[in-house]
Amino acid sequence: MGREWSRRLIFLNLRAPVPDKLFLPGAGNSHPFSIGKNVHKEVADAAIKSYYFQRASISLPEEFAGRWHRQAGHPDDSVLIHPSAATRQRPEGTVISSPKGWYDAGDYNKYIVNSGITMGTMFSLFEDYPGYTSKIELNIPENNNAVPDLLDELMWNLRWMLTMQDPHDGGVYHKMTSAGFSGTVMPADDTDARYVVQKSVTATLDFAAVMAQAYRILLEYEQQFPGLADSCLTASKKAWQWAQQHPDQLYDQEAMNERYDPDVSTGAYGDDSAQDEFIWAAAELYLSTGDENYYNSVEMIPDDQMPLPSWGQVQALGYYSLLRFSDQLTGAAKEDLPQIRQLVIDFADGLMKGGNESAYGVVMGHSPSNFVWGSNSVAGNQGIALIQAYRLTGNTDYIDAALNNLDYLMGRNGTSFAFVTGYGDKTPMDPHHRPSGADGIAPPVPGFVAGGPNPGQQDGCSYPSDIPDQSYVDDYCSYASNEIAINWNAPLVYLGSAIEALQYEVGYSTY
Ligand code: 9MR
Ligand code: 9MR
Repeated sequence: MGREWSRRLIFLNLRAPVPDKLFLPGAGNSHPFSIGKNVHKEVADAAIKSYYFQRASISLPEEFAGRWHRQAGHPDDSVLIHPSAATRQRPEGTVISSPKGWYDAGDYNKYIVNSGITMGTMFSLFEDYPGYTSKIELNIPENNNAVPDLLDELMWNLRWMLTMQDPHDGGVYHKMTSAGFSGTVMPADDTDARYVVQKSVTATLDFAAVMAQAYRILLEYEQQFPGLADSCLTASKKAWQWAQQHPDQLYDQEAMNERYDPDVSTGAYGDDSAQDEFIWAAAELYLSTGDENYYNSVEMIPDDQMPLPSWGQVQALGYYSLLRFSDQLTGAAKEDLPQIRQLVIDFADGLMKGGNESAYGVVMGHSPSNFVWGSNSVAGNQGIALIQAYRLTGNTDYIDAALNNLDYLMGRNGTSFAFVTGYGDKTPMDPHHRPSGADGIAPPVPGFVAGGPNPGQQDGCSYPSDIPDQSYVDDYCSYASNEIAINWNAPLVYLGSAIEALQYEVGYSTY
C-alpha cells in the first residue's frame, strides 16, 4: 500500500472501448488517463487562463473566474518611488501609477525580470504557431474583441510593464513591490504600501527585448491597438540606450538595503551578469528594426554553449527568435546563423542522449542538476528546446522527447503527481499561492504548475524524501517546491500548446 508502481505501456491500434485506467494485481488501479486526440488541449488552455487569475488591479467576476471569483486587489495607482529609485525629476516619495500586470507567483509583487522571460516565452509561442494560437479561446473579459485571446491576456501585463519605464531617462525599475511579503490574505486585503525600486540593467534589457518583440506582433493589430506597436518600439529603443549607458547597474538587494530605507525583502531576481540580457535584447531589436548596429554591438556567441533559458539566463530566447526569422537575416547575423542553429541542435541532442537512460524514459531528470527551485520549468524549457530542434530539422524524434517531458509534468515522474492544479488524479491541492490559501475554497485556483522537486528544500518544511526527484511536498508551507510562478507556467503553456499545434498544423500524432 502506498507504494507507487511505474511501468511503461504502449497502446497501439486501439478499438473501442478505450480504457481509462488499468488494474494490476497486487498494485491496484492505475491513475486514470485518457487516450485520444487533443488530450492536452484542456490543460494547455488552462495554463494560459491561469494568468487571468493572476491579474492585479481588477476584480474577477464569477462569469470568468467561476468559484474562484474575487474582489480587485492592488490598484497600484499610487505607488511610491523608493529612495533607491529617486532622481531629480522623481524624488523619493513621488507617487506614480503602475496598475495592471500579473502577480509574480504565490506573492503579490510584480517583477520585471520575471515578467520578461514569461512574456518572451509566450510571444514566441504566438510567433511560432500563429494559426493555432490565434484560435485559442479563453473565457476572459476580452474574449469578444477582434484580438486573439492569448494576446489579450498578454496585453494585461504589457500595459503594466510600460508603466515601469522612467519616461525621463528610459531606465526600467527592477520591480514594483511591498517592502516585505504579505501574509496569506486575499489580494484586496493586502494594503501595504507599494514601491518601485532602483532601475537595473537586467530589467531594462529584458523590457527592451519584450517591447521589441511586442512591436512586431502588434503591428498586425494596429486597428485594435492604435499606436501601441510604435509606443513599444520607442520604449524598447529608449531602454536599450539607457542600458548602453549603465551596463554595470545590476540589482543587488543587500547593497541596496544597506543604503536605503525601508529595507526590501521580497523576491530579488538579482543577477551577476547582463551578458545574456544584452544578447536577447540585441537580437529582438535587430529583428524588429533591421538595424544591424544592435546585433553588432554585442558579442552574440560568447562561447560554444547554449544555456537553457531561466529568469536569469535569457540568451537562448534571442537565438530562438533569430532562427525563427532565419530567412530575413543580414550581415553578421546571417553569417552566424549556422553556428547558432548548431548550438540549439547540439543542446537538444545532449538532452536526448540522457533521456533514454533515465528511469522514466524522459529527458527531464537525466541529471540531478535539473532539480533546481522551479524544476518543473526546467522540464518545460527542455521541451521548448526540443521543439526548436524539431523546427530546425524536421526530425520528429525531438517531438516525442518533448512530449515525454509534458508527460513528466502530468505524472510520469518520481512523485507520480500530475503537477498542474486542477488536472489529474493526484494533483497539488495546497500550493504556495496566497489566493488559493486564503479563499476558503478547497481546490486551488486551476491551471498552475507547481515549482516541483527541489532538493534545496530552502523552506525548511517536512519533505517525504531527500532524493532530488522526490524532494516535493504538496503543502502550503513549501514555497521551495510547491509555489507557482508566471515564469514556470509559461514553458508549460508553450510546450502543451506546441504539442497541440503540431497535431493541428502538421498532422503530427504519437499514435
Ligand atoms: O511567500 C514567499 C514566497 O512567495 C517566496 O517565493 C519565498 C522566497 O522568497 O518567500 C516566501 O515568504 C516567506 C519568507 O521568505 C520567510 N517567511 C515565511 C514566508 C512564507 O510564508
Ligand atoms: O524562481 C526563483 C528562484 O530561482 C530563486 O532561487 C528563489 C529565491 O530567490 O526565488 C524564486 O523566485 C521567487 C521570487 O523571488 C518571489 N516570488 C516567488 C518566486 C517563486 O518562488
